Amino acid sequence: MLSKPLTLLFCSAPRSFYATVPVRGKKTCALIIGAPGSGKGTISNWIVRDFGLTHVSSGDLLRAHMRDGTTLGKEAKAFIDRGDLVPDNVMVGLVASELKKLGDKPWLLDGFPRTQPQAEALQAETPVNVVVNLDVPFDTIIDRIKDRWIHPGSGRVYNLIFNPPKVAGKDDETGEDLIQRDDDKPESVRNRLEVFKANTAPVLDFYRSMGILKDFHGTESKKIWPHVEAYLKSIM
Ligand code: G5P
Ligand code: MG
Repeated sequence: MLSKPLTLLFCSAPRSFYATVPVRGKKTCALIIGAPGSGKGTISNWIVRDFGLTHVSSGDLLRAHMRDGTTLGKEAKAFIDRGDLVPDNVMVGLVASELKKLGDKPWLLDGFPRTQPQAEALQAETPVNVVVNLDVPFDTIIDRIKDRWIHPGSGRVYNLIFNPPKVAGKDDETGEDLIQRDDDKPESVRNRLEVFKANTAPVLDFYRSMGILKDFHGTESKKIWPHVEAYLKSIM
């Protein structure tokens, strides 16, 4: 799986071919981009609740494969635990098959694309028309990630300070145990932030040049959210 060339999964298209903006009256194909821990999962939950999009998180897909012990999951685990990116060809194949399952349903993609080749492969296959970029300072992120707990079955995210579970250590909806992610160890988090800085700038430029990217700056998800909500209402 890891050695399959990217071009076998998606063919590429010239930049001039790519569609830009129009969203109203069309299927919404949205992205949420941001550094690890910037609140993509948190704000995605509010977007899907209020705008009827289906949430597709590349990290949740990978964690499901790791839990199920699939070949892809076993191969991806080493990259994820170190805080490195899983190879592009694996990610493109994984996300493409997930989006195919959604048919005509509008979606919100969280955590993909993270590299220029991933962005180009996605745009050639299913043009994105909305991009929300969360710009949260790294110091804020490092501070909040140590308190994160997740429900592995659903991907629901908690934080001991920001949104603690009703019962300590248990998921609010199922009562099942919460866990901490292996890649939330301080050394992995630092590497994930470096990897993000190195790889994602070209992805932001790619969407900015198409005129479909909107930046949201801040340190608190609850303060960023009203701006995201107003923006999405204005274009959808
Ligand atoms: P993931 O799973 O995509 P990351 O690293 O992009 O992981 P992560 O860690 O899931 O992103 P997030 O979704 O941006 O973070 O943030 P979140 O979970 O909502 O919030 C973080 C914490 O802060 C939570 O505890 C939340 O409750 C809390 N919080 C939120 N807002 C606030 C606030 O205002 N205040 C406070 N105090 N707390 C708050 O990817 C994992 C790995 O998979 C691989 C890579 O190895 C990656 O490292 N991967 C890919 N590899 C290659 N290409 C791709 N496209 C890949 N996608 C995944
Ligand atoms: Mg997340």
